[in-house]
Amino acid sequence: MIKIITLISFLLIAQSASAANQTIEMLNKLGKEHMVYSKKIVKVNIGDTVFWKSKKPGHNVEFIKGGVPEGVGKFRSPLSKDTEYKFEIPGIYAYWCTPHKGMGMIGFVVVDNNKSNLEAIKKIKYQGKSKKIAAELINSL
Ligand SMILES: [Cu+2]
Repeated sequence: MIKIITLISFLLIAQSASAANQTIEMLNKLGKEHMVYSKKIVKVNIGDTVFWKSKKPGHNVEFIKGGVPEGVGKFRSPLSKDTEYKFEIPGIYAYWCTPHKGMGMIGFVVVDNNKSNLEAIKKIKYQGKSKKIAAELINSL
């Protein structure tokens, strides 16, 4: 009986860790990094929403061309505003902050743990410091 309860609680914890909306802060500084999203990779399930909070002015979220699954439209939020996106199509979404992409302000959302568009993600022309950071992120997907 105890074993079953333990198993069930493990399953519930695993479930809540993967199936939930996520909140990411858009920051000017985090530790030694400048111009950065508070979480560079988040994993969500289909139907989950990611919220990006504008903690400091001048940031946004822009899906990178060729960096989203097929069928996903363009997305570019206004600067200095909280924004959100509900993820309905599985795959990897690469995005960056329009003014700071050259400074490495980049992030990934993985929906449904689906990496079917990984090759396309690798082929993106990342700019400036985003290049190195994207390579690290791709390795950790
Ligand atoms: Cu920015």
